[in-house]
Amino acid sequence: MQILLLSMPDSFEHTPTVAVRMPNGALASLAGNLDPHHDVAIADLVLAQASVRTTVERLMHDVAPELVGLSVMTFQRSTARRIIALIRSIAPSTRVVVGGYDPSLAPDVWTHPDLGIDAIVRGEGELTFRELVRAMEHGTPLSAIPGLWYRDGTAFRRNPGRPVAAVEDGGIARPNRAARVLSGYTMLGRQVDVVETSRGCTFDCSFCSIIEMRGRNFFRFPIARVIDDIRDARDRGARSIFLVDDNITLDVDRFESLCHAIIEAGLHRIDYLVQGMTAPIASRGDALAALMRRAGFRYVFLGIENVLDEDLVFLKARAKNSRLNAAGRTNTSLAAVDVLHRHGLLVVGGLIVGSPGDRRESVSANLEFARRHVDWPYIQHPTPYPGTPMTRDFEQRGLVVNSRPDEYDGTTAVTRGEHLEPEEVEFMRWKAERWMKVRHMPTAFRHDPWFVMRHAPGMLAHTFRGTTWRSIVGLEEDRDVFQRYRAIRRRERQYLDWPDPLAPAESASALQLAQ
Ligand code: B12
Ligand code: SF4
Repeated sequence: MQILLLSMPDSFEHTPTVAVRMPNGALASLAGNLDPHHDVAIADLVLAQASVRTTVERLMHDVAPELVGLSVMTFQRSTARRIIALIRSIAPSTRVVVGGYDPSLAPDVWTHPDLGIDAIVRGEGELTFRELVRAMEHGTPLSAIPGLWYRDGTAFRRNPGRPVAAVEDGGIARPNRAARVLSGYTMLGRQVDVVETSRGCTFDCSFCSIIEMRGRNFFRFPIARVIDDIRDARDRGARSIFLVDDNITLDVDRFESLCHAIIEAGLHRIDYLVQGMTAPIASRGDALAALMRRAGFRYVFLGIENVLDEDLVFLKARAKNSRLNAAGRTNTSLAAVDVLHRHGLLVVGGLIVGSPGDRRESVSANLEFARRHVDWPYIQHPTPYPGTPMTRDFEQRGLVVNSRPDEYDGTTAVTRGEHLEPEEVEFMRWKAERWMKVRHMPTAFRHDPWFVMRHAPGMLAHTFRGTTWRSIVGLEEDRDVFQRYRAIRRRERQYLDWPDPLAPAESASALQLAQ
């Protein structure tokens, strides 16, 4: 069967495509687990952000897919609907499947008959998708496939969920990167790839989708498999690798074994990025940080979430960010940052500001922490993603003030607090963050001078969207620049001039664009 797999072009404020374009790990994993006689093409549309429509049209022509699969996050809903409508207009009989976090956790929004979706894969996709393709190929019933919702005439059938795969036993084959048909993946000029070493998490932070997606569990891929996977990525040109595990630091002993295995396999000249919790990094101290450095780790995304205890309690993220000692619980953020810095590692600081009880001072304290201690700010606002405990809480308390999922991109404040309006929190974050990003440029320059030299204007232009000469010389207020920046962000979200079948007003304006 000819199969086309697409990830959406919508990108994130803190990973602008001028500098960061990563492959979607899910699609290569799906492709690697299909029966080998299928012809699969993977297109990460973030690589074609400026030409989404023509790229999809070309792929539909070249691949002539009988089945198209789309991977979708919540803020990418509208783009996905437009792409599906475009696909349907080109090839009405092509079957369309959606998967990923949004279809898994908000499946009902994907069953509308006007959308033309044939099936929804919920949760982990490899086995469900393989069985779906087999059933389509042989014309066997879809009713026996766990994890699948599917169209049956005018109704949508809802099969029971599928238990998570125990990846230790080799049931999930390695990703198929050869199926990718677009090029241009980059992390500051170095070709980048993604590798999974484990799946799942046993914590239950209130803002995180992982628990609803897969329950509280943790499965490790065998280290030999991970090393083969890294080698495969390296042999295909990757010089930078993001370990996309949900929480690799749940088992620090194993993480250390992985670092040793990377060094022994001679794969330590790759730049690694990883995300982790502050408590284990602080507790293991110099020994772990030194080992990570030797293994090639460069950026560590720290889930600091918040430096204030009351906010950590709200986010249910206190346990992973503190350690117990005689004086009670101490926040481990600073200790983790310090130990990483001592060993030359760079910190991407994941913080969340704008919880319901936040006052101006609490937001400022977090921004100040980021300014002083992190190398690249990754600051977000609480966002009500489907199925999280935080979303239920916000909804019950009537705190969600923006119900446009396209703006659930993490850096748009969409919930109200008791003391601060969302726009005010967003303004504070935006104003502080731009200068933190500028400060990282010399570090980036020392590592990748040619890239930074060539792309610094583009990077600065992105960071300072909305700034004009008038604002630079002080003839305009920061608030004016902020409003202009927000208007630019709204325009950027229109990734293709094709109407959204579920948004008549939006569709009309998109059609005008097309004419
Ligand atoms: C790594 C990661 C990133 C990386 C992405 C790197 C990359 N290009 O892959 C970075 C750091 C850049 C990133 C950024 C963002 N992320 Co992120 N990210 C993750 C993380 C940690 C792991 C995702 C992953 O790769 N898993 C491994 C793959 C193999 O698994 P998977 O994606 O789940 O795919 C499986 C199934 O979902 C399914 N599936 C997926 N797609 C499809 C498609 C089809 C057709 C089928 C059949 C099945 C299927 O099958 C796959 C295999 O089992 C998750 C989860 C977490 N614990 O936080 C969040 C997560 C996915 N991110 C999220 C968000 C919101 C974002 C951001 C908007 C903001 C942010 N929080 O950072 C940005 C936007 C990114 C963008 N497009 O520009 C949310 C999504 C929530 C939602 N409902 O939409 C998550 C769940 C975190 C959370 N807040 O709970 N992210
Ligand atoms: S520790 Fe990380 S992966 Fe685990 S629940 Fe919290 S945010 Fe999600």
